[in-house]
Amino acid sequence: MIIERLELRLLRLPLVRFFETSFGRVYDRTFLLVRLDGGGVTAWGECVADNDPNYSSETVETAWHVISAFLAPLVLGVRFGHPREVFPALRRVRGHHMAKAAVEMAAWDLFAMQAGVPLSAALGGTRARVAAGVSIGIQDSIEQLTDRVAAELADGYQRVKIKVKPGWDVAAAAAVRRRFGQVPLMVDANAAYGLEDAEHLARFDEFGLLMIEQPLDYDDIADHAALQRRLATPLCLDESIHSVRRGREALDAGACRIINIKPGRVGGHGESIRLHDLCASRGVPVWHGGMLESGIGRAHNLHLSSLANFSLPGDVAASRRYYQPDLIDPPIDVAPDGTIGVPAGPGIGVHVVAERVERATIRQLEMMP
Ligand code: OSB
Ligand code: MG
Repeated sequence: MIIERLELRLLRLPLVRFFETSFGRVYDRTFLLVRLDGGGVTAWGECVADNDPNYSSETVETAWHVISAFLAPLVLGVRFGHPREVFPALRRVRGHHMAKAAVEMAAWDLFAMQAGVPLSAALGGTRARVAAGVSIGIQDSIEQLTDRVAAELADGYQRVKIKVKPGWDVAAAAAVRRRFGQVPLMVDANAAYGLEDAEHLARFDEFGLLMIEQPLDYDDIADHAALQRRLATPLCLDESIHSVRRGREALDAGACRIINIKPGRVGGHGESIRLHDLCASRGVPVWHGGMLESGIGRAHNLHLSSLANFSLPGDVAASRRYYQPDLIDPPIDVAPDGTIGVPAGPGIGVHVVAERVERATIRQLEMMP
């Protein structure tokens, strides 16, 4: 496989509904697309870095700089026997996993397109449909929150995650339990608490949550291990697991019992498979996180979610919760049983609508060997 051309695009799309986390509220999403061409086929990757360095230190502009100045020259015109070779080939660039993942994931799509097989088959996936959950942001009132939960459950989603922060936490979980009983429920704090809040966080134990996601600092392991010893509810790490090595360290330390895998955070599909396999070997379940992706990133996530140890519902929901229209046609949809079909065509298996991409593009760059 030879990457003959790399195209980078900066896009912005309005969100169907605002999304609020402990960082604040957003009404639109700015992201990058990477298009690769080679051997007569076209492939796509989506960079999940955001406009602001809140969830991660990377931004769309750091990713643009790193891809165009450093990563593209390391892949253009290079012959790769397999997309697993791409992440190691980028080793001289430290960090910048979201930038690397966008290129690496596009290379997997290119490989699968050239082989004429679905990306899931190239990745080693074993299921045709994946269990879908939803991530519900902080709302203006508890009533608006429970109304959103009702609407999502009516669409079939198999588990509900609510975003929490100090001042919007125990009462929100209690309200969901009051109205919906024992629905599969979890909370995600996006690092909004400290170990000094351990007693407060232990109040979540009474709700029988599936897990508490990333309550403490974004790069912390040790405090999560201390917190896990004080909680009955399993902890799940998201932000802290920025590499396979960090995943191993977290499991060794007892910092979590579940891991959220986002390929953008760990450097792409190859590293995600390694993390998935590590967790499987330790009997630790994983689930696929979401980053408000367009249909392109969403399709990648579905293919990766088809691997066996993604045994918990992921933040992989229908296109219409995010963008209308999505960049792909037809959009990704959820079935009444709360599952989403993994696209069956070659590569990511979705049709990218060129004029929608064009309309949303703010800036673009074409690079050749
Ligand atoms: O922490 O999982 C997170 C969105 C952006 C950044 C971080 C997170 C999220 C979500 C949304 O929870 C998941 C989704 O629906 O895509
Ligand atoms: Mg999270």
